[in-house]
Amino acid sequence: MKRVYTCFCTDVIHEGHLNIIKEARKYGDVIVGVLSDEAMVRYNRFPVVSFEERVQMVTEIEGVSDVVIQKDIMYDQIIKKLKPDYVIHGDNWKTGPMKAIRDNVISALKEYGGEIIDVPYTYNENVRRIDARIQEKLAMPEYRRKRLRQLIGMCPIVKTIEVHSGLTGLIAEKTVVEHNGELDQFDAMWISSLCDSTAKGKPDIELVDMTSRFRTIDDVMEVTTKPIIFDGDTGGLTEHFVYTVRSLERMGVSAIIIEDKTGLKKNSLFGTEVVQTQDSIEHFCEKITAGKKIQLTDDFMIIARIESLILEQGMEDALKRAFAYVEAGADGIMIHSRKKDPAEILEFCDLFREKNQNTPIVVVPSSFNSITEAELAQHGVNIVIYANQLTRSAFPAMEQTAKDILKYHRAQEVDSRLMPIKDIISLIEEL
Ligand code: SPV
Ligand code: MG
Repeated sequence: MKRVYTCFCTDVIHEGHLNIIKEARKYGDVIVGVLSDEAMVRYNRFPVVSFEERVQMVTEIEGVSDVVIQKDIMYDQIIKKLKPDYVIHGDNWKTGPMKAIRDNVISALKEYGGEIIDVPYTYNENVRRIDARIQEKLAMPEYRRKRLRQLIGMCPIVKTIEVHSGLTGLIAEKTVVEHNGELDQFDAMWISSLCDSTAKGKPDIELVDMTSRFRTIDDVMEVTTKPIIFDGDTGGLTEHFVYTVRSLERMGVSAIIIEDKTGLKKNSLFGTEVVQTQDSIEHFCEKITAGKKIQLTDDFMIIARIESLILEQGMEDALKRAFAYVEAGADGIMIHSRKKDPAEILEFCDLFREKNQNTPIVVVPSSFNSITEAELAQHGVNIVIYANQLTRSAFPAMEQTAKDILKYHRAQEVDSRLMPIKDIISLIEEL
């Protein structure tokens, strides 16, 4: 009997999957791989049911001979192990980022003469509705809120990109790239105070009020499912901070990061060029503890951001504060630097990890941008935030277009750089 392999990356079995099994049975015994949680995340299918339940679901399908775990979105390892005569899949993987997976299957099968079978992908109203419902579920506060903690447990490093509108939210949600045979995408979103303020033409000094910041979160949430980390600046007065925590938690935000500064906050990337005052350890700890006391779920995270390196207070001060903030209840530590060289950040991470192996570490490599995600992960970093790059890429592009239209007194010269009209009008899907 020949052996046919297929892999499911789904929380729900629908007629499309059953059709694949039906087709597969024509060729031999059917072995189904269930994609692990870690691999599902890489595939933009965050699991809403547990791995065990997904295995159970597949085991119960009539005609399935065996169920195995597939730990990677690429099939080469599992194909090497199982040596199936055929691999069967919907033909939707012939184009787009999924083509990289199909290419990987083809080269693995080539080793021993296995064959690929592409069956027409089932795409009807019923299947579309099931897919849409899963996406909508992921957008709900109770699913979205806990997703950051889940990701920290699943990913070597949680890749986070700045968003400040529905449109940038869509970029964070949907951008998938294939590079060197790997698929990748962002895991989470950062609502930066700098970029949220800049988008409104305002300075980053806690001038844009919470109501407006929440409006930005709402715009992003309307069109995305990925978890949100909110830049809470100093957190304001402790008496106000507790209300902020409650509101964010209710909305389904996963974490707030507050920095240990007091008085008029300026952006950290100014460093010591402007007057900035660091809060006392005692006072900042009180704020953290008050926030932790008020939250209602175990999912929401309060992450304490240490400004000691920015304000040139030294490594010892940074570490002392980190341990104190964890003691006060912080669920994570963000360490910031504006040096080009990542050395002080790595030193902090190594020294912190000597004493604390579990508390998540967050970094924002805007200045020390040569460091890779893998290197950061090796030093114990759990979350990397690309805090302002979308804003910084959009602004010069828009400014150049404005200049060129003024220069040529028409828009023809800029047109080749622009998104085609037909693409922009179909960029946003209608319900
Ligand atoms: C932000 O993005 O607003 C931040 C990070 O707080 S930084 O600008 O580097 O201070
Ligand atoms: Mg900020």
